[in-house]
Amino acid sequence: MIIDFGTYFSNGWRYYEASTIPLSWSAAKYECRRKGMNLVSIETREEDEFIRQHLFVNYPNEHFWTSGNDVFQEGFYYWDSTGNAVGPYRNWAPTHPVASTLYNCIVYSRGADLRWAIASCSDQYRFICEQSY
Ligand SMILES: [Ca+2]
Repeated sequence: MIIDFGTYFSNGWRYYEASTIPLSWSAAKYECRRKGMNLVSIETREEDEFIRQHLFVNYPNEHFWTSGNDVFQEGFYYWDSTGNAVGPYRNWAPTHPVASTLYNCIVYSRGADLRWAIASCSDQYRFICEQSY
């Protein structure tokens, strides 16, 4: 599969790539791994704001997958790429996270100032890979 990662951006301690095509959450995770990267996890306010600022400037009207999900236990959100629970820093959109086994994966939400929202993991959205250490 050929994917054009049209954007490279760095906050000085890590680099990220934003895809320009949409994939399901699982396919996005695989695609990041294939590149030697991970689907992004967001651990601090600084990291979140850095990424959101980049998205606001370049892609304000797109959802972007993160690695966050509650696939294995409803209501328990963790970052797939680190295995750590989501928090203590969180940036949920209003009314999120939605409590439903149909919606298990976290996106940067185009409809909510790019705060975090829950979507169906099989939906196809753009995604952010981050350099792994
Ligand atoms: Ca859920």
